[in-house]
Parts: sequence; structure tokens; C-alpha cells
Amino acid sequence: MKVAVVGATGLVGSEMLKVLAERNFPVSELIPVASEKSKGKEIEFKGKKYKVVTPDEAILLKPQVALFSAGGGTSTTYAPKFAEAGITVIDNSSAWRMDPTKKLVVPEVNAEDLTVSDKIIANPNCSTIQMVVVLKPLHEKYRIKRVVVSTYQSVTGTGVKAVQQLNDERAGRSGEKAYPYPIDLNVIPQIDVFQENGYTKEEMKMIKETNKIMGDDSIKVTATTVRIPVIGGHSEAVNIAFENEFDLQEVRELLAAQEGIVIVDDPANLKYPMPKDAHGKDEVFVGRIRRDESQDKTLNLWIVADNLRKGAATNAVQIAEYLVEKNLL
Ligand code: A2P
Ligand code: 11C
Repeated sequence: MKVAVVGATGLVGSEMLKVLAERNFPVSELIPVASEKSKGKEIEFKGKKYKVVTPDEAILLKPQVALFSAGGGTSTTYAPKFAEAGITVIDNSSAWRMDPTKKLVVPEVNAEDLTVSDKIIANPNCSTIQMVVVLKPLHEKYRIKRVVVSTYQSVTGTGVKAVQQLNDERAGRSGEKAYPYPIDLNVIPQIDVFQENGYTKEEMKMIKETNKIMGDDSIKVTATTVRIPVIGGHSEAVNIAFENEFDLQEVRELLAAQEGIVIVDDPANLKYPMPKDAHGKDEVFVGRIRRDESQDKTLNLWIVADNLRKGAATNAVQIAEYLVEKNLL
């Protein structure tokens, strides 16, 4: 299968290449795509070298599927052009996520919604993906009324420039800034831009995308999203209020049975998920599972995942795998 990766020189794009190779996605020919400035640059994939092309050139090469992670602008302009050429686009930007005509997919939650006529499929925001994988089996069993989430997000979510800022600050070098404040030895309670309601765009994504993916607008979600000086992944403290009573042991069993979740929850031995351990992994790690003793039918837990993996590249590749498996390309 001819596969294009649009944004192949970027942080998420290069992770997509790694994930495609690791999971042995049936790639017969890779088409790495980036901006005009990267044209001709060589990208290695499974021991072969491929030359970077522009999006217009990629369309002419007729891949069957294109994984996009080149920013919202590129997706807005090019995803429809790829789709018109019969290429299925899996788009990691926020450009199409809330478009009612487009599916927003986390395979463990709503892959069954996909049909052969979905030509632009949206990949959700990283913080949303790792949370809904956990919410899904719990909602099915106990019905979720409300979710209160606070995030602790890796600088890799911002891109190369932010990783550079953290490394520069740690090394005492000056350099370009991705954030308006120092990130090393600091915590910044702002991810993306502020909206009129006082929430950030990242917080509103977590709210709206969760409702859309879960297919249930009755789930109330509120979020505080925070950037921390960490590289390996995003962490989330999540408080979940249910309509029905739950049993802690059963919660553990439900989560353990959910594909893609690994439980790391052994307080006696100081075992809990941390971004250092999630780094480079495809799974969502869950721990600190305990009752909220201040309120009935309410659970607290801690979720960690590599935001470039399950939060972006892995989820996109899993969507592609599903399309192949179900013959939907
Ligand atoms: P390039 O390296 O040529 O700028 P990141 O999010 O890590 O900054 O990466 C963004 C990715 O999107 C890069 O691969 C970048 O390519 C790519 N990109 C940016 N603008 C365009 C564009 N107009 N067309 C195609 N790819 C683009
Ligand atoms: C962050 N969640 O950590 C963002 C990055 O909508 O895909 C991903 C933004 C998105 O900064």
C-alpha cells in the first residue's frame, strides 16, 4: 500500500514513521511529505531512503492513505484535495474534528462508526485520546455523569521548538521561546490560546471532543490543562462521577480488560504510571485508582500516555489499520 505521511519531518510525523514500521503496517511505498523548504530531503523508512515531496506532488503519486500532521492550515487546504483524489486522509490537526460531517475516532471507542465513504477522518487531541480510552468501559458499565480533569502535559505537545526551549533552559543557553515564560522549573497553566469564557482552547477541546467521541453530550466535562517541564508524555488526574454505584475491584477488571490499557497500581510498592515509563510506548497507563471519599459514586484515577504515540501517531496508525482490516479504503 502506498502511504503518505504529511508532515514527515515534524515531531508527530517522524513518530508516525516509527509506528508504521514497528507495527508492520503494509507499506509498499512511503511518500514523505513536507513543506517546499524540505523538498528533496531524504527520509529513511525500514532501511530504504525516500525523498520528501510537497503535498501537490504527493497527490499525483496517488497514495491510498495519507496521515496528516502538518498543522491545521495544511490540513484545511490539502485534506479536501487529497480526499477528492480518492485518498483517505487521517488528520491529526484540529481542523476537522468538530465538523459534524467528519468522524473523530479513537479505535477502542468508536471505530465501528467508520464507513468506506469517510475520506477525511479526524484524529483527536492527545489529552482527549488517553482519557476517553479509560472513560469508555466505565461509561458503559456505570454511566458517567461528570468528569473533572487536570492535566500535566509534556512539552512535546507543543512541538520541536518547545523541546528546544526546555533543553536550552536546562543547559543555560539562550534561544527561541515556544512559551511566554520559562518552562524549566516551572508550571504554566495555559495550553493554547484563551477563549472568551476564560478556558483555553486545549481545555475546550477536551470537553467537546470527549462528548463527540463518546457519542454522548450528557457527559459533563470540565478541564484545567497545564504545561510542565516533562518530555515523556501527558499525565491526567481524573475525577469521575457516575450515575450508578461501582465496585473498585470491578473497575480494575474492566480497565484491565480494555484493549490498550495497562494498569500500574500498586501503592504498597510505590508503583504508579509516570511519563518516564510511558515514553515511547503505545499503551495508556492507569493507576492511583481509588474512591473519591468526599462524594458518593465517584472515582479518582491517574492516566499517563505518550502524547506523540497513543495521543497522536499510534492512534492515527490504528485508524489506518482498522480501515485496512475492514476493507474500508
Ligand atoms: P517542514 O519541516 O518542511 O517545515 P512540527 O509540528 O513538529 O513543527 O512539524 C510540522 C510538520 O508540518 C513538518 O514536517 C513541516 O514540514 C510540515 N509542514 C508545515 N507546513 C507545511 C506545508 N505547507 N505543506 C506541507 N508540510 C508542511
Ligand atoms: C499540547 N494537546 O499538548 C496539545 C498538542 O489539538 O492536536 C496537540 C494539539 C492538537 O500542546
